[in-house]
Amino acid sequence: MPSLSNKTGLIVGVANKRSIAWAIAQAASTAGARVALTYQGERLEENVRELAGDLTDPLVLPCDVTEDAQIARVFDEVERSFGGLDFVVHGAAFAAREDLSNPFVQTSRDGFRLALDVSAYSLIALSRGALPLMEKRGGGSILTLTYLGSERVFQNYNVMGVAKAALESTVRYLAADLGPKNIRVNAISAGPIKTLAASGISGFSSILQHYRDRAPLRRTVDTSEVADAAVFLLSDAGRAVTAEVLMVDGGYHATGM
Ligand code: NAD
Ligand code: 0WE
Repeated sequence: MPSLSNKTGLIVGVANKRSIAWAIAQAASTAGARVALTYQGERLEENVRELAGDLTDPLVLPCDVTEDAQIARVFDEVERSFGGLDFVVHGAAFAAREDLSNPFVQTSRDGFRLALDVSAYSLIALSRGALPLMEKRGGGSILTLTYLGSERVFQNYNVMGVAKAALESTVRYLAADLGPKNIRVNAISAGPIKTLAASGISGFSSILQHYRDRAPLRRTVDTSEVADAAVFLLSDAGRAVTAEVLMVDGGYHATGM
């Protein structure tokens, strides 16, 4: 595995042990990084503090990505504790439940605003916060998580598909803006995984089965496989890769009929 020794990172989007962001936190820590984890609201604080116990010298902070004041505090605390920052992992996404079940044409203005605020705009806000801390280190790596529903229609993915399209475009614009500062910006497009964000999605098991039947590797992916790809993009092994959406989906995206 590529090394992240002497690197510090911020990881947003850990809810529980099944979270993709948690697998990335573990892999990054194993690769030698010191990480800060954030949790969304007190409801998740205990969970995330308990998980963080597995890591070496972690920092745990609240961060609702819709709140500018909380984002500002995170970077203040990270600067105080770490001095600078080498990477950020963005794994926050949310749409109102009804927007993942109603017909797409019924998406409300508020539902659209919420999904794009949490799932796409937040990457810009976090990147801006990280910028001065990454400049101190002579560069950095920013990574987000996306899904193929940005380009293809998956039943019920709806406004999240629109949010992921905005997120992937945001990756390219940020990469162009921050590249001259040696800050890379990429996304991993993961295949479906049964996490909290997938629970309660009706028919999720049949989505998983569809991937098992159709993907070139004839299986689904797990969070540790996404995390290994993430460590590559966060590390110096990925130093020439930016503005990229790396598919980690067993090849499903390439299939036609
Ligand atoms: P998860 O539920 O563990 O993670 C989603 C996270 O988003 C949670 O930690 C939640 O607290 C956070 N979040 C939601 N609203 C927030 C807010 N306002 N402020 C801060 N955090 C907020 O599920 P996951 O599957 O690990 O999802 C992580 C990322 O991976 C998401 O972007 C998701 O779209 C993406 N993804 C998931 C899959 C999948 O099938 N599970 C596939 C491809 C991409
Ligand atoms: O990005 C996602 C899901 C993100 C998500 C999940 C929820 C469930 C609970 C965002 N908002 C909410 N809001 C809730 O109230 N994925 C990539 C997982 C996913 O979700 C799907 C998928 C896949 C894959 C929904 C429909 C079809 C496929």
